[in-house]
Amino acid sequence: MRTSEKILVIGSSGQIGTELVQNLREIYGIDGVIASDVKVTEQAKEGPFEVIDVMNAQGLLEIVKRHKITQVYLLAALLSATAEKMPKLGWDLNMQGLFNVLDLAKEKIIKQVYWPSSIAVFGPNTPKVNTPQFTVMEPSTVYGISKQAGERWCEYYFNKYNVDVRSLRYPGLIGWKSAPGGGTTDYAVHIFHEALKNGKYECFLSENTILPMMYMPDAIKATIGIMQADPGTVKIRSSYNLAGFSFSPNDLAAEIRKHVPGFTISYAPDSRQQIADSWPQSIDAKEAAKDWGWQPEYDLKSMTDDMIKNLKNVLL
Ligand code: AKB
Repeated sequence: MRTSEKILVIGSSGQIGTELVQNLREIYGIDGVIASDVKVTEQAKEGPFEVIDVMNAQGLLEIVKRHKITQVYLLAALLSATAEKMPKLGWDLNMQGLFNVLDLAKEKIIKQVYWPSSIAVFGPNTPKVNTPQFTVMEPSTVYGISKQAGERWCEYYFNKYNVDVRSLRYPGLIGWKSAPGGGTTDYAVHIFHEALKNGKYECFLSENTILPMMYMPDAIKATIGIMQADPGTVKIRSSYNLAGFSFSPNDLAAEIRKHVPGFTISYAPDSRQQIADSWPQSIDAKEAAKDWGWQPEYDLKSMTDDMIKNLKNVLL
């Protein structure tokens, strides 16, 4: 067990945080990882937990000092669909939260920062297939604009203040331990729940909308992987492209049908369709592979097999 780090995960009760905290605690011990969210959640029963509003720089500072935190994973954010409904809050939370954490590293109060970016940094003018690391971006959502600006600030803090900040552009994330909240890719989790409970699902994206996705164990492996990588290998300090596999709702439904015979899917695209249409279909992650050895393990089939196996135990 590694004991040299004291880690704070902000926004720890969300889709990524729930699994990240469990995995980090296996490495750094229960007391080596402080979970935190804007309100008390069930996670508080599993180990050290603090209520933190990341917009409150002073409150954050006090908790960081009290626990002698060395690394912060900042996961609190409004995702794409929610930020479109509350653009001002989306911008304020996503940017101010980042500044409050980056400033802790600038003042050398903490040593390392993890901040998630997203495929939402890309926009309608970006090449859609095998989207390169460096390309036209021009995001068209509030969430994407905040993530692109955040990437610029991360790189700026690294160059100007030597802040050790690391970041990944997550695709849509799929997991069975926690629910997604407010994203455009959320359908790829909901569909499993509905398939197992009701044998049918109404999808808010159209049947041939292809998006880049990743199974949560791979996302967690990449997140901890980039944070543990030797600093010299982390050449990109804005954010790395990250890739798992790509599929459409139609492809996923066909894969689920192999486990749930008779499963039916219908389509009622809503405002999230426009967001999905502005994003890439697949991502080129060769910089991450080259610099710090990124390799995904799961594809559509192995992800679906594992999701169904585990969700059956939880739901049925
Ligand atoms: C969303 O759909 O907003 C997120 C993302 C791709 O960043 N899952």
